[in-house]
Amino acid sequence: MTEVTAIAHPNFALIKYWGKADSRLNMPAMSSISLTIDSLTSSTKISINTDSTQNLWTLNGKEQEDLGRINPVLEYLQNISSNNFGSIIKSENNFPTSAGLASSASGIASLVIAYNKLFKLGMSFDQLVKASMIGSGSAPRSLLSGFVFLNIEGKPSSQTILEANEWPLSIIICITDDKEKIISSREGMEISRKTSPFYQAWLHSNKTDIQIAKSAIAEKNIKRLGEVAERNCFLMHKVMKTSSPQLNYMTERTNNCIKEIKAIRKDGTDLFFTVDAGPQVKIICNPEDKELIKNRLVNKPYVMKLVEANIGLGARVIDEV
Ligand code: 2P0
Repeated sequence: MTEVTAIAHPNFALIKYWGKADSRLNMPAMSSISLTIDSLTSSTKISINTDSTQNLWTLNGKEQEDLGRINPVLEYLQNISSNNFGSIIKSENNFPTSAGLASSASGIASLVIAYNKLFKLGMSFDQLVKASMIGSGSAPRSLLSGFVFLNIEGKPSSQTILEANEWPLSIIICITDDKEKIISSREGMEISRKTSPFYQAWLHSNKTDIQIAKSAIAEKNIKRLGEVAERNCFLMHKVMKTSSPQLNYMTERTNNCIKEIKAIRKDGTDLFFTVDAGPQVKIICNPEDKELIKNRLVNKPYVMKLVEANIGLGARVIDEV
């Protein structure tokens, strides 16, 4: 085997993490629950660099001058591996990179899965979690399908708590802007941890929100899940906005989108939304309501594009030669 390609999908957190417990291991300060999204995809093709021990990385066709966030992941993987080869890594996203669509989670998860296969490392799931987390705190969630719980109590673990086919909700992503964010999540989290007066309250609310979300998922109760997800999202953005400097990932377009979503709900449709470290709005709804919701949003001036998705699969190898 000389070349392996793996894919992974981004995940959107319903109960979010914002803040690190350990910046060296890139360990989240709180647990989270996410949905893996099927129609957005990161793909990583890795081949062995037979000429040197150097690792070379191309992202969306552009050679990267430095390895950035994948460097510590490669160091961890090379430590497990007994070979001295470098690797040639080609990563592609079929969606905007660094725009609040969790491209780093899917990119890192696909890299770890491809590397493990190419170099026949036979890593345990715990090792896959650790390697992915070093690259992106939310990447261990993209290893898995469905509703995923990333538990940071004790040794971090990632597990599917409900598969997509057990509760096949639909997802509509409102892209309001596709520019790269100015302050990365990593920088933003540190700023918030150090400066927001609401950071401790945010940290303490996590356990309760996780419990409520887990029971709402077990009951397949979209209203209850939506209430806790939206409350959790607003508290995270309150922490961001009260940081110094202020972190305003939500824009006027984001707020207009949210207003329309609330109006749709008032008119009798069950749906809820979440917003991450970027201006996009992710809507979760029952499949039978998807067309009605899309029709209400499609021609709005604050919506650049609507992307439909279902709950998707975890990271996996798709090709080996
Ligand atoms: C989440 N976010 O739970 C939260 C909500 C963004 C807002 O995880 O520092 O890619 O690069 O490892 O995990 C995005 O940050 O951060 C994220 P780094 P990560 O989905």
